[in-house]
Amino acid sequence: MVTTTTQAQLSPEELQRGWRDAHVKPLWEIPLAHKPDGDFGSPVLWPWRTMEPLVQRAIALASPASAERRVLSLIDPDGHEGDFHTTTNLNAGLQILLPGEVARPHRHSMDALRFVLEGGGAITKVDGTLARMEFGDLVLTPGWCWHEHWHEGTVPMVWLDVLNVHAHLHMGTFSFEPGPAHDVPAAVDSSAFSSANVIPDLPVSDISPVFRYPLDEAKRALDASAPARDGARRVRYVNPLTAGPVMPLLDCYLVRLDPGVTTLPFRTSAHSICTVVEGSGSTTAGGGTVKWEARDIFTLPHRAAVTHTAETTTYLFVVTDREILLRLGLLDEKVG
Ligand code: GTQ
Ligand code: FE2
Repeated sequence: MVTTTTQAQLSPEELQRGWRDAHVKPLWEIPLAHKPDGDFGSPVLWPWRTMEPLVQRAIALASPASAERRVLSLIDPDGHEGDFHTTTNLNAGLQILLPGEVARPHRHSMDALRFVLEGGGAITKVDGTLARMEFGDLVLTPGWCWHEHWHEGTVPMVWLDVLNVHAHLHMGTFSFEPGPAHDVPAAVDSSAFSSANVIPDLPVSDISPVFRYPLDEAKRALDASAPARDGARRVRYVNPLTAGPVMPLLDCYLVRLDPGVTTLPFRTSAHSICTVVEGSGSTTAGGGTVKWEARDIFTLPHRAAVTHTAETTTYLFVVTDREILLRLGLLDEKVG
Protein backbone atom coordinates (compact mmCIF):
# COMPACT_ATOMS: atom_id res chain seq x y z
CA MET A 1 0.00 0.00 0.00
CA VAL A 2 1.27 3.48 -0.88
CA THR A 3 0.94 5.88 2.00
CA THR A 4 1.20 9.64 1.86
CA THR A 5 3.96 10.92 4.06
CA THR A 6 5.12 14.44 4.55
CA GLN A 7 8.39 15.11 2.65
CA ALA A 8 9.04 18.46 4.29
CA GLN A 9 12.12 17.20 6.08
CA LEU A 10 13.92 16.05 2.81
CA SER A 11 16.20 18.59 1.13
CA PRO A 12 16.04 18.91 -2.71
CA GLU A 13 19.43 17.17 -2.85
CA GLU A 14 18.12 14.27 -0.76
CA LEU A 15 15.08 13.99 -3.04
CA GLN A 16 17.29 13.95 -6.14
CA ARG A 17 19.61 11.37 -4.60
CA GLY A 18 16.68 9.15 -3.66
CA TRP A 19 15.48 9.18 -7.27
CA ARG A 20 18.94 8.65 -8.70
CA ASP A 21 19.78 5.76 -6.37
CA ALA A 22 16.53 4.07 -7.30
CA HIS A 23 17.07 4.67 -11.08
CA VAL A 24 14.05 6.93 -11.26
CA LYS A 25 13.42 10.33 -12.84
CA PRO A 26 10.31 12.41 -12.30
CA LEU A 27 8.69 12.78 -15.72
CA TRP A 28 7.84 16.41 -15.00
CA GLU A 29 11.57 17.22 -14.99
CA ILE A 30 12.17 15.68 -18.44
CA PRO A 31 12.34 18.55 -20.95
CA LEU A 32 10.63 16.66 -23.81
CA ALA A 33 7.63 15.33 -21.91
CA HIS A 34 4.26 16.91 -22.58
CA LYS A 35 5.64 19.91 -24.44
CA PRO A 36 3.90 21.12 -27.57
CA ASP A 37 5.95 20.87 -30.79
CA GLY A 38 8.66 23.51 -30.88
CA ASP A 39 9.93 25.27 -33.96
CA PHE A 40 11.05 23.12 -36.84
CA GLY A 41 14.79 22.95 -37.31
CA SER A 42 16.59 24.69 -40.17
CA PRO A 43 18.67 23.25 -42.97
CA VAL A 44 22.28 22.62 -41.96
CA LEU A 45 25.00 23.17 -44.58
CA TRP A 46 28.48 21.64 -44.88
CA PRO A 47 30.02 23.77 -47.67
CA TRP A 48 32.70 22.10 -49.77
CA ARG A 49 34.71 25.35 -49.44
CA THR A 50 34.93 24.67 -45.68
CA MET A 51 35.37 20.92 -45.96
CA GLU A 52 38.19 20.90 -48.51
CA PRO A 53 40.94 22.22 -46.20
CA LEU A 54 39.68 19.87 -43.47
CA VAL A 55 40.03 17.00 -45.92
CA GLN A 56 43.63 18.05 -46.56
CA ARG A 57 44.33 18.07 -42.83
CA ALA A 58 42.70 14.67 -42.36
CA ILE A 59 45.06 13.26 -44.99
CA ALA A 60 48.01 14.47 -42.92
CA LEU A 61 46.60 13.14 -39.62
CA ALA A 62 45.10 9.74 -40.35
CA SER A 63 45.34 6.79 -42.71
CA PRO A 64 43.00 3.84 -43.31
CA ALA A 65 45.68 1.67 -41.71
CA SER A 66 45.61 3.75 -38.51
CA ALA A 67 41.94 4.70 -38.43
CA GLU A 68 40.06 1.79 -40.12
CA ARG A 69 38.40 4.47 -42.31
CA ARG A 70 39.63 8.06 -42.88
CA VAL A 71 36.26 9.74 -42.45
CA LEU A 72 35.14 13.19 -41.32
CA SER A 73 31.65 12.67 -39.89
CA LEU A 74 29.07 15.42 -40.43
CA ILE A 75 27.53 16.16 -37.04
CA ASP A 76 24.04 17.58 -36.48
CA PRO A 77 24.66 20.76 -34.45
CA ASP A 78 21.33 20.16 -32.65
CA GLY A 79 22.37 16.70 -31.43
CA HIS A 80 23.36 15.93 -27.85
CA GLU A 81 26.86 15.50 -26.41
CA GLY A 82 28.33 12.25 -27.72
CA ASP A 83 25.90 11.96 -30.66
CA PHE A 84 27.49 11.65 -34.07
CA HIS A 85 24.54 11.51 -36.42
CA THR A 86 23.94 13.96 -39.28
CA THR A 87 20.16 13.89 -39.08
CA THR A 88 17.78 11.53 -37.29
CA ASN A 89 18.46 7.93 -38.41
CA LEU A 90 21.29 8.85 -40.81
CA ASN A 91 25.06 9.29 -40.42
CA ALA A 92 27.01 10.92 -43.22
CA GLY A 93 30.72 11.53 -43.58
CA LEU A 94 33.40 12.34 -46.10
CA GLN A 95 35.75 9.42 -46.69
CA ILE A 96 39.18 10.08 -48.16
CA LEU A 97 41.29 7.45 -49.93
CA LEU A 98 44.65 8.10 -51.60
CA PRO A 99 46.06 6.24 -54.60
CA GLY A 100 47.47 2.92 -53.45
CA GLU A 101 45.67 2.93 -50.10
CA VAL A 102 43.53 0.05 -48.88
CA ALA A 103 40.65 0.30 -46.40
CA ARG A 104 40.56 -3.22 -44.96
CA PRO A 105 37.49 -5.49 -44.90
CA HIS A 106 34.91 -5.46 -42.14
CA ARG A 107 31.16 -5.76 -41.87
CA HIS A 108 28.40 -4.21 -39.80
CA SER A 109 24.66 -4.38 -39.38
CA MET A 110 24.32 -0.86 -40.77
CA ASP A 111 23.54 -0.40 -44.47
CA ALA A 112 26.01 1.96 -46.12
CA LEU A 113 26.26 3.78 -49.41
CA ARG A 114 28.94 5.84 -51.09
CA PHE A 115 28.50 8.70 -53.53
CA VAL A 116 31.72 9.80 -55.23
CA LEU A 117 32.47 13.54 -55.02
CA GLU A 118 36.13 13.81 -56.05
CA GLY A 119 38.46 11.64 -58.09
CA GLY A 120 37.93 8.10 -59.32
CA GLY A 121 39.57 4.76 -59.78
CA ALA A 122 38.77 3.07 -56.46
CA ILE A 123 37.17 -0.34 -56.13
CA THR A 124 34.77 -1.42 -53.41
CA LYS A 125 34.52 -5.15 -52.84
CA VAL A 126 31.12 -6.18 -51.48
CA ASP A 127 31.30 -9.82 -50.34
CA GLY A 128 32.78 -11.38 -53.50
CA THR A 129 31.62 -8.66 -55.90
CA LEU A 130 33.60 -5.70 -57.18
CA ALA A 131 32.15 -2.24 -57.82
CA ARG A 132 34.22 0.50 -59.38
CA MET A 133 33.89 4.04 -58.03
CA GLU A 134 33.89 7.00 -60.41
CA PHE A 135 32.56 10.53 -60.05
CA GLY A 136 28.83 10.54 -59.25
CA ASP A 137 28.60 6.78 -58.77
CA LEU A 138 26.33 5.45 -56.06
CA VAL A 139 27.89 2.29 -54.58
CA LEU A 140 26.07 0.13 -52.03
CA THR A 141 27.34 -1.98 -49.17
CA PRO A 142 24.20 -3.49 -47.63
CA GLY A 143 24.13 -4.42 -43.95
CA TRP A 144 26.31 -7.35 -42.88
CA CYS A 145 28.10 -7.60 -46.26
CA TRP A 146 31.88 -7.70 -46.02
CA HIS A 147 33.30 -4.59 -47.66
CA GLU A 148 36.69 -3.11 -48.36
CA HIS A 149 37.90 -0.25 -50.56
CA TRP A 150 41.15 0.15 -52.47
CA HIS A 151 42.38 2.85 -54.81
CA GLU A 152 43.86 1.98 -58.20
CA GLY A 153 43.66 5.55 -59.56
CA THR A 154 46.06 8.45 -59.57
CA VAL A 155 44.35 11.28 -57.63
CA PRO A 156 42.96 11.42 -54.07
CA MET A 157 39.32 10.40 -53.80
CA VAL A 158 36.62 11.87 -51.58
CA TRP A 159 33.24 10.26 -51.35
CA LEU A 160 30.15 10.77 -49.24
CA ASP A 161 29.32 7.84 -46.95
CA VAL A 162 25.80 7.51 -45.59
CA LEU A 163 24.99 4.82 -43.04
CA ASN A 164 21.92 4.23 -40.89
CA VAL A 165 23.96 3.99 -37.67
CA HIS A 166 21.58 6.22 -35.74
CA ALA A 167 18.59 4.03 -36.68
CA HIS A 168 20.44 0.90 -35.53
CA LEU A 169 21.38 2.60 -32.26
CA HIS A 170 17.69 3.38 -31.63
CA MET A 171 16.78 -0.24 -32.30
CA GLY A 172 19.65 -1.84 -30.40
CA THR A 173 20.82 -3.66 -33.54
CA PHE A 174 24.25 -1.98 -33.92
CA SER A 175 26.85 -4.66 -34.63
CA PHE A 176 30.40 -4.61 -36.08
CA GLU A 177 32.85 -7.36 -37.01
CA PRO A 178 36.44 -6.66 -38.09
CA GLY A 179 37.94 -8.68 -40.96
CA PRO A 180 39.52 -10.75 -42.35
CA ALA A 181 36.38 -11.80 -44.18
CA HIS A 182 35.01 -15.29 -43.60
CA ASP A 183 31.90 -17.15 -44.73
CA VAL A 184 31.68 -14.89 -47.78
CA PRO A 185 28.50 -15.68 -49.74
CA ALA A 186 28.78 -16.62 -53.43
CA ALA A 187 28.74 -13.57 -55.75
CA VAL A 188 25.33 -12.36 -56.91
CA ASP A 189 24.48 -13.29 -60.49
CA SER A 190 24.70 -10.11 -62.53
CA SER A 191 24.04 -11.72 -65.92
CA ALA A 192 20.61 -10.09 -66.14
CA PHE A 193 22.01 -6.58 -66.06
CA SER A 194 23.74 -4.20 -68.43
CA SER A 195 27.48 -4.39 -68.89
CA ALA A 196 27.91 -0.67 -68.19
CA ASN A 197 29.70 -1.42 -64.95
CA VAL A 198 32.22 -3.92 -66.20
CA ILE A 199 35.78 -3.15 -65.24
CA PRO A 200 38.17 -4.04 -68.08
CA ASP A 201 40.35 -7.04 -67.25
CA LEU A 202 38.06 -8.26 -64.50
CA PRO A 203 35.64 -11.11 -65.05
CA VAL A 204 32.10 -9.93 -65.78
CA SER A 205 30.65 -12.24 -63.16
CA ASP A 206 32.47 -10.26 -60.48
CA ILE A 207 30.65 -7.04 -61.30
CA SER A 208 27.16 -6.21 -60.23
CA PRO A 209 25.12 -3.13 -61.05
CA VAL A 210 23.05 -4.06 -58.01
CA PHE A 211 25.85 -2.43 -56.07
CA ARG A 212 26.75 0.39 -58.50
CA TYR A 213 24.55 3.07 -60.05
CA PRO A 214 26.47 5.40 -62.42
CA LEU A 215 25.51 9.06 -62.52
CA ASP A 216 25.02 9.27 -66.29
CA GLU A 217 22.38 6.51 -66.24
CA ALA A 218 20.50 8.18 -63.40
CA LYS A 219 20.74 11.58 -65.14
CA ARG A 220 19.44 10.15 -68.40
CA ALA A 221 16.37 8.75 -66.63
CA LEU A 222 15.89 12.02 -64.77
CA ASP A 223 16.21 14.24 -67.84
CA ALA A 224 13.56 12.11 -69.58
CA SER A 225 11.10 12.44 -66.68
CA ALA A 226 8.44 15.12 -66.27
CA PRO A 227 8.53 17.62 -63.41
CA ALA A 228 6.45 16.63 -60.37
CA ARG A 229 3.72 18.89 -58.98
CA ASP A 230 6.24 20.81 -56.85
CA GLY A 231 8.27 21.72 -59.96
CA ALA A 232 11.23 19.38 -59.33
CA ARG A 233 12.09 16.29 -61.38
CA ARG A 234 12.90 13.19 -59.32
CA VAL A 235 14.07 9.67 -60.02
CA ARG A 236 14.40 7.03 -57.36
CA TYR A 237 17.35 4.68 -57.33
CA VAL A 238 15.78 1.21 -57.23
CA ASN A 239 17.17 -2.27 -56.75
CA PRO A 240 16.64 -3.98 -60.14
CA LEU A 241 15.93 -7.29 -58.39
CA THR A 242 13.09 -5.93 -56.26
CA ALA A 243 12.10 -2.59 -57.85
CA GLY A 244 12.19 -1.38 -54.24
CA PRO A 245 14.59 1.00 -52.54
CA VAL A 246 18.31 0.33 -53.09
CA MET A 247 18.60 -1.06 -49.59
CA PRO A 248 15.80 -2.01 -47.21
CA LEU A 249 16.29 1.04 -44.99
CA LEU A 250 18.07 3.60 -47.20
CA ASP A 251 16.13 5.25 -50.01
CA CYS A 252 17.87 7.49 -52.58
CA TYR A 253 16.77 9.98 -55.21
CA LEU A 254 18.33 12.16 -57.87
CA VAL A 255 16.53 15.50 -58.14
CA ARG A 256 16.79 18.02 -60.98
CA LEU A 257 15.98 21.69 -60.35
CA ASP A 258 15.72 24.05 -63.29
CA PRO A 259 17.07 27.61 -63.05
CA GLY A 260 14.67 30.27 -61.89
CA VAL A 261 12.07 27.80 -60.61
CA THR A 262 11.16 27.84 -56.92
CA THR A 263 9.62 24.52 -55.94
CA LEU A 264 6.29 24.35 -54.11
CA PRO A 265 6.67 23.77 -50.35
CA PHE A 266 7.24 20.07 -49.62
CA ARG A 267 6.81 18.64 -46.13
CA THR A 268 7.80 15.15 -45.05
CA SER A 269 8.20 13.30 -41.78
CA ALA A 270 11.28 11.65 -43.34
CA HIS A 271 14.85 12.91 -42.86
CA SER A 272 17.03 13.83 -45.83
CA ILE A 273 20.66 14.51 -46.66
CA CYS A 274 21.20 16.38 -49.95
CA THR A 275 24.44 16.51 -51.94
CA VAL A 276 24.87 19.05 -54.73
CA VAL A 277 26.20 17.06 -57.68
CA GLU A 278 26.05 20.02 -60.09
CA GLY A 279 24.57 23.50 -59.95
CA SER A 280 23.95 26.24 -57.43
CA GLY A 281 21.00 27.74 -55.62
CA SER A 282 19.36 27.91 -52.22
CA THR A 283 17.00 25.99 -49.95
CA THR A 284 14.61 27.52 -47.43
CA ALA A 285 12.96 25.59 -44.59
CA GLY A 286 11.86 26.15 -41.02
CA GLY A 287 12.89 29.81 -41.06
CA GLY A 288 16.43 29.19 -42.35
CA THR A 289 17.97 29.49 -45.79
CA VAL A 290 21.18 27.89 -47.05
CA LYS A 291 22.94 28.86 -50.26
CA TRP A 292 24.71 25.96 -51.92
CA GLU A 293 27.00 25.08 -54.80
CA ALA A 294 28.63 21.94 -56.21
CA ARG A 295 29.79 19.35 -53.63
CA ASP A 296 28.05 21.10 -50.72
CA ILE A 297 26.04 18.82 -48.44
CA PHE A 298 22.96 19.91 -46.48
CA THR A 299 20.19 18.37 -44.40
CA LEU A 300 16.49 19.21 -44.56
CA PRO A 301 14.55 19.68 -41.33
CA HIS A 302 11.74 17.12 -41.25
CA ARG A 303 8.11 18.29 -41.16
CA ALA A 304 9.09 21.84 -42.18
CA ALA A 305 7.98 23.28 -45.52
CA VAL A 306 11.00 23.01 -47.82
CA THR A 307 11.47 25.05 -51.01
CA HIS A 308 14.43 24.99 -53.39
CA THR A 309 15.47 27.68 -55.86
CA ALA A 310 18.14 26.85 -58.41
CA GLU A 311 20.32 29.52 -60.00
CA THR A 312 21.76 27.09 -62.53
CA THR A 313 20.56 23.64 -63.60
CA THR A 314 21.02 21.55 -60.49
CA TYR A 315 21.28 17.87 -59.71
CA LEU A 316 20.86 16.89 -56.06
CA PHE A 317 21.61 13.41 -54.72
CA VAL A 318 19.21 12.87 -51.82
CA VAL A 319 19.43 10.08 -49.22
CA THR A 320 16.44 9.54 -46.94
CA ASP A 321 15.13 7.31 -44.16
CA ARG A 322 11.74 7.40 -45.92
CA GLU A 323 11.52 3.62 -46.11
CA ILE A 324 11.87 3.23 -42.34
CA LEU A 325 8.99 5.61 -41.72
CA LEU A 326 6.91 4.06 -44.52
CA ARG A 327 7.25 0.56 -43.07
CA LEU A 328 6.22 1.84 -39.65
CA GLY A 329 3.22 3.70 -41.01
CA LEU A 330 4.81 7.01 -39.97
CA LEU A 331 5.45 8.58 -43.37
CA ASP A 332 3.50 11.80 -43.73
CA GLU A 333 4.13 13.95 -46.82
CA LYS A 334 2.45 16.92 -48.40
CA VAL A 335 3.13 19.18 -51.39
CA GLY A 336 1.89 22.78 -51.42
O1 GTQ B 1 33.64 2.68 -45.54
O2 GTQ B 1 33.18 0.95 -44.38
O3 GTQ B 1 31.80 6.56 -43.11
O4 GTQ B 1 32.40 1.31 -41.89
C1 GTQ B 1 31.62 4.82 -41.55
C2 GTQ B 1 31.78 3.47 -41.26
C3 GTQ B 1 32.47 4.40 -43.75
C4 GTQ B 1 33.18 2.17 -44.52
C5 GTQ B 1 31.97 5.26 -42.79
C6 GTQ B 1 32.27 2.60 -42.21
C7 GTQ B 1 32.63 3.06 -43.47
FE1 FE2 C 1 32.05 -0.13 -43.19
